[in-house]
Amino acid sequence: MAIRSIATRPFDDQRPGTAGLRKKVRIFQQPHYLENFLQSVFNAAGDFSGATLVAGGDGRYWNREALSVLFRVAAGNGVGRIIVGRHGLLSTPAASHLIRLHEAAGGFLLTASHNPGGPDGDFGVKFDTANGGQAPESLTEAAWRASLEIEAYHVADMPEPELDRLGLQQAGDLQIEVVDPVADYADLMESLFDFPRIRKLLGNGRFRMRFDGLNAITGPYAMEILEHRLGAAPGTVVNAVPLPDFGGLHPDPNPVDAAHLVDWMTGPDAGDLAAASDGDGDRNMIVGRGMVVSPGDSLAVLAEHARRVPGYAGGLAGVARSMPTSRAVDRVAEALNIPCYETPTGWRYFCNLLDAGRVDLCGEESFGTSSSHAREKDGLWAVLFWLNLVAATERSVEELVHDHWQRFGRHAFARHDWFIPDSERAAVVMQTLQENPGRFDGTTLGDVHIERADSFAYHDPVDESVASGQGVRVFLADGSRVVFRLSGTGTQGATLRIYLEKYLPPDADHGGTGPELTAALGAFAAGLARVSELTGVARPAGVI
Ligand code: G16
Repeated sequence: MAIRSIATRPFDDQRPGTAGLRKKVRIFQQPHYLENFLQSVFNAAGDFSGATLVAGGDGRYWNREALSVLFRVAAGNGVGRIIVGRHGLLSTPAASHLIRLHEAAGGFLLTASHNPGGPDGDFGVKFDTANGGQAPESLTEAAWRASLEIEAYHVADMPEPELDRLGLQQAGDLQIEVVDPVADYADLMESLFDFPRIRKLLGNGRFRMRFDGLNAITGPYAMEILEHRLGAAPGTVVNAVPLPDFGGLHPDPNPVDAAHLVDWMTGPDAGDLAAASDGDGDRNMIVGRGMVVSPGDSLAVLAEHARRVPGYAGGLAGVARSMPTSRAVDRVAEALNIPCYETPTGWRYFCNLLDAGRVDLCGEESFGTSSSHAREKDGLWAVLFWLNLVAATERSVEELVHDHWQRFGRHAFARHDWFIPDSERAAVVMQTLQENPGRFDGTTLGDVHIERADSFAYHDPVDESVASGQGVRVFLADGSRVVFRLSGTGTQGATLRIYLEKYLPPDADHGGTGPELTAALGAFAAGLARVSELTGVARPAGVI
């Protein structure tokens, strides 16, 4: 197999964000662009001669073409074997599991996650390491530095692999193993949850659920697990076929982009549980009758009842949440007498804690939850966890949440996303906040009293690395909290995220949605950060 070195020039925009490199499809389609980035990862990650990698994508537009480039560059860098999902498909959690199952050296995931797809949409590349988790910041930064110095990439001349045929095939010196993308993952789920009990719930003729695959990767997984293995009624899984443009749906499971599910669950014909996942299958949204479960509450309820689920019957070593995620789980951890870690946004920050056995359950406000069974967040896993809890406790989704509020109080939560076309202006807002946030300590603005404010820095207790400047936290005297940070997953302009959390004690009135209960806090936060004054943008583009 001939290997050629192709001369190239650096692109200056290949710094990975919160989760890999995400750009418009057309940027990725520029000659040499993807090859440069992949080669930069290989240059930064060390020697892969003879190594096994896992590869796959969420099926979005350009998936196959990008995989073909990946095979050639991987073979050009001496990779010995690639395990790939049939049709080039793999969900992010399933890929994480395959890396661990096969003890692979890592994996490449072709996805822009919850970002829209199609020729005018987004594309992305995530790189996982041998633990099945996303590359740590040290590696993504090294890949970025390598991308600025690259002079050549290496490609193998090889025949195009047949991705629609299961089994082993040889493409030049590269061995390719095409696997069923669903089977191993479904087996893993069956080992964690009480399938017989869930089967009884789903088959009792009364419990009605809907899972929306949003025409993204989770359709085939949900079909196999929910309808085939658990006997859910045919039609429970909707929009189940992965399409290159997601059939025009926005593959982001949140109350705005998946409003049709919320409408069903708040209408006269509401079912018992509705859920959705995102483009690559790592996010989840859980909707009970008349109620969207906020991700922070979901994490807290799962932690509270984890012992009722076979895979967690021995209890949790600890829990972790990303910094902007509501502190509901902190109260549960305290009651369980287990540690609770606060990490920066980005699933990769949980991985050291998971590897070290310090935590078993993690969650993020961005509709991500998962456990030590993988090193990525896992959408269907969360749905199965909820089903298992409903089956084991004989309480509905909304009853479980209300019970939780009555015991621990409610952390009402919402996120205001300010889209700021000029990213430099967005940076000014953050810089202004970050310059000595302690100046807000003890001040009173209107009827809001600020106890203290800081710029969040994370000291990883496992490898002792430090990640600073991860957002500004403002703690209020009534137990509420506001957090400011810039999104790291967008592909144009900048999105300033303002996270709002209002604490209502156990005996308070818990009625209202998160956005309703935090609206006044949102106005206060925008004023504190002088968002409109500094950016010219009048209001948030989205409230979630
Ligand atoms: C990615 C990361 C998550 C993170 C989220 C939010 O999610 O994997 O850990 O919480 O981005 O990112 P941001 O607030 O920076 O936009 P995904 O599902 O897009 O991979």
